[in-house]
Amino acid sequence: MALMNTPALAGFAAILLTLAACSGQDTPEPHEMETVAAGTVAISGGWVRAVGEGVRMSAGYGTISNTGNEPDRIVALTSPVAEAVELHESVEEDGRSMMRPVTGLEVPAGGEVTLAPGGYHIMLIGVAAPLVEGETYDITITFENAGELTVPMMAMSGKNAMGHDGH
Ligand SMILES: [Cu+2]
Repeated sequence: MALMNTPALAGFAAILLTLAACSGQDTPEPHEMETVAAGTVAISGGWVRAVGEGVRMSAGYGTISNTGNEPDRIVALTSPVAEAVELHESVEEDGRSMMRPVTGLEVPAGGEVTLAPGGYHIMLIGVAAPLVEGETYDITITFENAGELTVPMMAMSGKNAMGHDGH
């Protein structure tokens, strides 16, 4: 029984580590994390995981809100710093952290969707150069109704990406 609980505890510890990494003295200045909006959708607290030389993958996070009267959906993602950008979801299967692509993620009318380590995230694939902590990198999210929203996301460190750095 103790063994079966171990993965869950490890995941919990990893989340705590990530939170600690985001709340220390290296926390980006407030103006870098401000809300970016296009029409009825907005993203707040956007950030990407800082990665060093030779690391080809990273992930982006933030909270997407929809003040409109109709649901909206993410239909495309691009960034000048990555060859491809996808939306993924991290899931626990048999105690292992895995991730799978998500298409058409819906942001409910008057609601929000949170992208965070261990859950939904923006996956940057084929990152050509280091993402330097404290620098910002644009990610463009295209919504079915609201259109394109380019979000400057600050790179921050955080050791355990719950399904990225982990394996
Ligand atoms: Cu992913």
